[in-house]
Amino acid sequence: MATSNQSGRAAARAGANFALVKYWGKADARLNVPAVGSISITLDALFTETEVQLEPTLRSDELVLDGKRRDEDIEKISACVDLLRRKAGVDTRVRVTSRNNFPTAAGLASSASGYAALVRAAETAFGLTLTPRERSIVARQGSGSAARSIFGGFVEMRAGSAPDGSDSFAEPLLESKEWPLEVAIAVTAKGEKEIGSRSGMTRSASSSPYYAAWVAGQPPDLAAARAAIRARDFAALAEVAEHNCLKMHAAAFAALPPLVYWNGATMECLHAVRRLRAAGVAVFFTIDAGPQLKAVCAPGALTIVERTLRAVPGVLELLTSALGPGAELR
Ligand code: 2P0
Repeated sequence: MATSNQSGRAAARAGANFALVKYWGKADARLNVPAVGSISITLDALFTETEVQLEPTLRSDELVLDGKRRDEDIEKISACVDLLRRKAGVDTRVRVTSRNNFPTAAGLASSASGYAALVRAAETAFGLTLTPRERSIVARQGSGSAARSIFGGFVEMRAGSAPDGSDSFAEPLLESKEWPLEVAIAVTAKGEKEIGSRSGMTRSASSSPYYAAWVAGQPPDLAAARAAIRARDFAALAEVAEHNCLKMHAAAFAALPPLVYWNGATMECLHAVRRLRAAGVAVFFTIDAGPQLKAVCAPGALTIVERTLRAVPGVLELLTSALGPGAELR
């Protein structure tokens, strides 16, 4: 239901998230329903801040991201905002002003935090009050991973099976303070990646001989990760998360043309993390559709992991983060 928001303006912040059990592939491209469920952690130090202002005089929506007009992104943004306009029963255009405090579109989940912050702010600007589940469903239609950034801590995205996508949403599994893992992110390249997740997924699904096996393997990985998170069993989570990440990349490597998101430093970081764990440090890696390596650390392990990854040749920057909250108004 729409209630009045006199100013027609709202601002929100949402954290990036990384999947430990990955989303890779779509069941329905139009509704952006994923082919597989996923499990992620939401971060507090990498976030998007977004302001939405209703602009009755505008004929189309506008986006300014990190100080630059981004007309190339407006079609996707408008399609997502349309879902909220429809709920509010209005047709007013919006000006969206957004800022990422980390590199955009380089495999650091900027679309996740971006669409989660957009939905949270736009909802309020339109005078709507959605449930967290409704927010997650709207955010999913902007970007699949954004459905997860609505929530903080450990989050599970359910692929769902309803033809209208109404059961395809994320839910919280565990709050950050219940298992305060930390993350070190080795940035090994800056700038936007060559192949976005969306076309990478399509190409994997249509051409990778390993794609069907990837999809079939997801339910047991989700069950194992869910159980490991509930039990706070770091070794079990490390095993399933690394296996799942490598399976996703194996499916991508085997696409035609191949999808190779890694560079040499990504691989060196992977080996460094494996050596640390063999030496007794509670850390595991995950890598998304980009060359950055994320090292997930049990409490107490971050300092040595950070120092080790910083020393890997090709690591340009090292970011660290605790787990954080879901999308919030500011
Ligand atoms: C994930 N990724 O689970 C996986 C792993 C990338 C690799 O979710 O097409 O940008 O907008 O729904 O959300 C990236 O996918 O894709 C992603 P769309 P999105 O984090």
